[in-house]
Amino acid sequence: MEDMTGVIPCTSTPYSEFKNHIGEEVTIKGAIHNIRDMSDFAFIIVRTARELIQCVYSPDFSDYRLDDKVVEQCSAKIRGKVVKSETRDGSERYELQIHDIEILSTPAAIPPVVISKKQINCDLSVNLDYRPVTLRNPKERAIFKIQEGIQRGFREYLMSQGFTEVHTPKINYAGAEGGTNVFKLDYFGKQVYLAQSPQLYKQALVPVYERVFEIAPVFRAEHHDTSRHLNEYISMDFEMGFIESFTDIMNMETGVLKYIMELLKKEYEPEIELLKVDVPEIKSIPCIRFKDAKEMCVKKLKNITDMKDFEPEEEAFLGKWAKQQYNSDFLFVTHYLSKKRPFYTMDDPEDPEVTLSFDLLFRGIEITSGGQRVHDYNMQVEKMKRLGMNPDEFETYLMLHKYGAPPHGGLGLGLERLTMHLLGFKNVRNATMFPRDINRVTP
Ligand code: AMO
Repeated sequence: MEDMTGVIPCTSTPYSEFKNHIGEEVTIKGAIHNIRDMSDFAFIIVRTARELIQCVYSPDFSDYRLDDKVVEQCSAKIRGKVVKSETRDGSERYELQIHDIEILSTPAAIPPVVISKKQINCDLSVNLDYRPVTLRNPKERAIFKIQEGIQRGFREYLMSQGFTEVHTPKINYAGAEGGTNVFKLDYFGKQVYLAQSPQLYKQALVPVYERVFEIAPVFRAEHHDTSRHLNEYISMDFEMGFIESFTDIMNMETGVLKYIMELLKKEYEPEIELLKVDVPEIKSIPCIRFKDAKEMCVKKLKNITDMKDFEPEEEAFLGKWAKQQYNSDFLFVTHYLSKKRPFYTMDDPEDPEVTLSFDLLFRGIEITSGGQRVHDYNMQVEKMKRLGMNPDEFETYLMLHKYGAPPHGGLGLGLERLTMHLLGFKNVRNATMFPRDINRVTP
């Protein structure tokens, strides 16, 4: 065996390089995505990591003869000459005149769903049943390339702002977000919980690193089958110390989102074009207090009964209002009622009925919750007792307060929710690679 050098020679020419090889022979590796037999010649579309490359087979180009081993979904190494051609709209493109095909692997069966069409034409549930196959469709895979861009933007921007990336445990001694949607787990005879969020730990890391972020799965035992709830989703969280106000967190999120949208436009153009993504322009994001937003909803919408929180139709209305009023796809709603926010949320000293917290709505749906946290030990213990919690059960969480923590706050942003609304899907499962919901744990 040779010594490992860490250098892997490129044995497949990417399509983006074709323009430098016109008239030359190159080799590509990929999956045969689609074969269109035109009797005396054939178009063979090859799917590489991010591209579809049009290859043309004709007996005129070489002595190679196409046989029935060349089928859709087989992996192949193809040699051929790069030629320039034109698309129907007159723009330039390149194709490969096939000299030779070497089959690297052969599928055992024909895919149960047609994946070589422009898009997958079946019910979402069938699409999800065959996810390892349906994800090969260029539009399906583009969704998750965009999702990669979102995570990348979140990470890159926060790193540029002095944040440290962390990973916190997903097997927890307590649920951080309360409610009934916590998964219980038998941990060698002891009851533990799957993390609903990294809340208990990200706060503990503020006195360590000052600014931290995490992109990781979290778990919610959602008992209902809704179009926007998953049982496992990717939470993009950050937490920052020495804030002057909870609006510092909203400002940081505005910076994060601006950066993400710019990055998508710059580096994810093929996917944006394929999916016809309407990437929002963000200059600044307007804010409205919960109380004012609620008043407006009550005035404009009928049958509003819950005065403590928003129904989905109220969020949708507020989304439209922000668009009309401010031409903004985003809207911060602030000062949610103390009763409705978790135990770690800081109450507003000017009005303890409300909190120094916010949600961010994107095109009329919540994608983020965040706010300032209680950092004083006595205040936190007091608040827990007031809410009927036993502070002893949170002894390790309270160490952060007990041994000194600066004023701090942060947020959690649901990756699938953001992707869903960016791409205009009605169901969050469209924006989830392998969704977990009340009826689904496979594939
Ligand atoms: P919250 O519980 O509001 O706050 O969650 C934050 C964001 O996570 C997303 N989200 C979900 N996405 C898909 N399926 C679900 N079941 C689901 N539940 C929540 C939403 C939501 O806005 N610890 C706080 C955040 C913080 O204050 O830092 C928290 O988890 O996009």
